[in-house]
Amino acid sequence: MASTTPIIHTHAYPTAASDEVDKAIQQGQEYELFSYWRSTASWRVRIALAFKNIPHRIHPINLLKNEQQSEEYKKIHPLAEIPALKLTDGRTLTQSSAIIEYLEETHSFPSLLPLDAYKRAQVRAIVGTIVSDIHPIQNLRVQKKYSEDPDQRAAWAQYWISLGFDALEQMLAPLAGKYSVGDDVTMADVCLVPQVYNAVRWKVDMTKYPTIVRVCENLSVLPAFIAAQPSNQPDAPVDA
Ligand SMILES: N[C@@H](CCC(=O)N[C@@H](CS)C(=O)NCC(=O)O)C(=O)O
Repeated sequence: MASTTPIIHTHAYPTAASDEVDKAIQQGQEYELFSYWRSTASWRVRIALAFKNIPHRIHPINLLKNEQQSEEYKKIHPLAEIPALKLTDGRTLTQSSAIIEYLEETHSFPSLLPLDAYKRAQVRAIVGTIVSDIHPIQNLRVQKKYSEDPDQRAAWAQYWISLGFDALEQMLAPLAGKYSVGDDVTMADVCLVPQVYNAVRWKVDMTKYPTIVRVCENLSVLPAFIAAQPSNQPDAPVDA
């Protein structure tokens, strides 16, 4: 049975930690995350923030009301998407993978990257497969452009997610331990869990992916993953 105790890495990947950022956080300031409860890209950042115990508040952006398209928000994110992270000094960051890498460099304990360079590259390959290859093709704006028919949209999402998951299952099989790459939580896991939620939402047949399913089950009991899940977000509907 999966343990409820999170794996905390005992090492820090060598980085140029930003004292300024950490000082402001230590003095009680917090980051502001522009997020939507069901957004998988926002969810990745929520997991990283929770895993690293970084104080932050959620600024909900309702995608169904097109709030990402407001002129005010587009000053923060010119591509009109979430997430975006406002730092304590008012500067903002966009792109979930860039944000997570920033958090890793500025808050290196607990680490989301393995010490071994080959494994780090594997983690980033999994991240890239999800963030760059699988997710963008089934994003809301792509779906809207593709078709107005819900059945066509579902078939489209299932096709692209399955194509990506066939590859991910093959990638994970030799790498996975308790989690995607070995027995420590990494950025690969941070991206995997939201993408699996998305796959289930689009009714992808998950029986073809035993490693992905097993790893996700192990991750789903960890406190950071529970805190970040859609139903625990302040903007989630009560029946989520
Ligand atoms: N590459 C971006 C993707 C961000 C993204 O696609 N966000 C979605 C929500 S998961 C979004 O804001 N979609 C708005 C839209 O489609 O209009 C990242 O990783 O941050």
